[in-house]
This record gives sequence, C-alpha cells and structure tokens, in this order.
Amino acid sequence: MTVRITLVRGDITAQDTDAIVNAANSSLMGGGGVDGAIHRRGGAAILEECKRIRAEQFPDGLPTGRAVATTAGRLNARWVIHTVGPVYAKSEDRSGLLASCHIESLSIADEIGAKTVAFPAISTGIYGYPLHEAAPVAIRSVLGARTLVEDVRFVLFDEAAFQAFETALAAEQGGDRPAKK
Ligand code: AR6
Repeated sequence: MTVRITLVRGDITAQDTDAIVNAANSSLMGGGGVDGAIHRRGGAAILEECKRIRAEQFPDGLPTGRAVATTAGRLNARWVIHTVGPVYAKSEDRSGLLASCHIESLSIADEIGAKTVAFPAISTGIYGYPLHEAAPVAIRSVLGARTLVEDVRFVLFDEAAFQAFETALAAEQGGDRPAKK
C-alpha cells in the first residue's frame, strides 16, 4: 500500500501523529530549530533517552542519514524519531543522505509500530538545504519507501516551505492537488 502524504503548515511539536521526526544533529544532545522546540516542549525524558542511546549504541554520534526513536515525553505524539540530515553543500550531491533520513525514519517507525508519522523539512533550516531541492527528495523517498506507515504528514513551518512541498507533491502525483489540512 502506498503511503498517504498530507501537507500542513504548522509547528511539528503540536502534532498528534504516533511519531514525530526530529531534524537532529549527530550528538543527539539538542540544538536549535525543530530540535530545540522538540526538547523544550517534550521535556527532559527525551534527552535522557538520547544520552542512553549515545552511550549504548552510538558513542561517536548518530551518523548522517540514520535514525533512532525515543519517547516523546510530554508531547502529543508517542515517539520522537531523531534523524540527522546532511549539511547542504554546493560542491557535492548529498541528496542520498537526505533520502536516507526519510527511509530510515520510516523503517524505525515500522519497528516501533507507528502508523502515522510527521516530518519537518529536514536540513532546510540551519543545515542550509534549498527548499526546492529538498522537497522533491523528501516526497520521492517517502513515496518510494517500503513501509507499514499509512500516513505521512509533512509539517511545514512557513509558506515558502509549504509551497515547495506542494509543488513537489503535485509533480510526483501527476499534477493532482495535494490534500491540504
Ligand atoms: N515545526 C516545524 N518546522 C520547524 C519548526 C517547528 N517547530 N522549527 C523550525 N522548523 P532546522 P536542519 C523548520 O534548522 O536544517 C538544529 O540545531 C525550519 O523552518 O530545525 O535539519 C539541530 O540540532 C526548516 O524549514 O533543521 C541541528 O544542529 C526546517 O524546520 C540542525 O539544527 C528544518 O530546520 C539541523 O538543521
């Protein structure tokens, strides 16, 4: 079954999906942007689990393109899936790593049994990925993923991000207008 993709404008920390994806960094110790918002609103339980994951599984940090799950603490979601997007580089195509973030996050969602997953526009903030390059990669990797996840909600913070994802989704779906919430 193909994943159903929905685009919404909003704050990912307010989503009530089974899991929300965090645009983290390798340290898993928090940061700015989505990462900062998730840790602030979710509370200390998330960081505690991140520390344990670092100590037990990833002493050198979570590699770019990989994903791990923790509790969502006080958030509405049940889990946070932390993934590390690539820092944008003009000199090198890192779209494979960005695709991997989505595919690995959905694979972790399958492991924990999450059927609905919210993604931010990974790498398009502090990591500098242009929206018009990131959006098609994100949409295509989700549509192409082998997963049991039924609903993927891209939660876009501003109009520019929403429009980039709307264009990318319409292109993939042969010109259909995407569902707007
Ligand atoms: N909800 C939804 N989207 C948001 C939110 C929010 N609450 N806040 C920002 N965005 P970024 P990155 C958008 O910078 O580029 C952190 O310090 C934002 O407008 O959060 O992957 C980490 O620790 C942008 O479109 O993530 C890493 O060090 C998108 O989310 C680094 O930033 C991603 O922006 C990761 O950078």
